[in-house]
Amino acid sequence: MTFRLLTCFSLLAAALPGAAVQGKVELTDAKKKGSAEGVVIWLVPAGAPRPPAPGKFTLDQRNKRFIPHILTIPVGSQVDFPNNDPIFHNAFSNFAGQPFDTGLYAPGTSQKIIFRREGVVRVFCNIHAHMSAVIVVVPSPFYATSKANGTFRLENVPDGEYTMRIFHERATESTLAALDRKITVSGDADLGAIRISETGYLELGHKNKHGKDYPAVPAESGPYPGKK
Ligand SMILES: [Cu+2]
Repeated sequence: MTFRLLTCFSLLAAALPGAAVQGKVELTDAKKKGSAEGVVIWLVPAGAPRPPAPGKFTLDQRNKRFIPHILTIPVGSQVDFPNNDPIFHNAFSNFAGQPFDTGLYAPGTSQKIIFRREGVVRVFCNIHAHMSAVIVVVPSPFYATSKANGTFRLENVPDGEYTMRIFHERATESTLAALDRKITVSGDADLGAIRISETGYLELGHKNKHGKDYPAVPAESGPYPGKK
């Protein structure tokens, strides 16, 4: 009987949701006025936490865009890149986060990549210079992305000590590093306003996967655009 009670109690405890942690990001010196959408906030548990459970995510290719533009995933997760356009696409990254290249692939097909390292992966298409996305690979299941008004909310965060970390596409690495903050979660919490400066950010162009400039007109006619 005691055993049963204990079992019931521990099941109940496991089912109890953790706290909601919310806040609001405010962009200062903003290059693009009006929207604070797409800032990623995550909490890394103190100590030596177990790695988060990996998941399956989708970065859609549609209307010559990657959707969503900012995707956050726990480390070890798989991202599918379905091509939902009537033309060929590619997805690659040659930045430090995790280099990869899906190769060129046909309309209606998909490619998948598993991201095994924590970091920021900037994703491009080798045919269309304007296509870009960012995959933020985090070592934690506790993350959220800000809405256009800057608000964010992390759900089911267990009580404990965390480091809060932030990624914003138009902030420098040193600006973001300075925003790291230790927090203690003990029930629902409001972190208040988090101001992120875009000062010093330079929007750099990028090369194609061969390190060359993109051609002025994408070669997207014919069955194998981009290939001779
Ligand atoms: Cu493309």
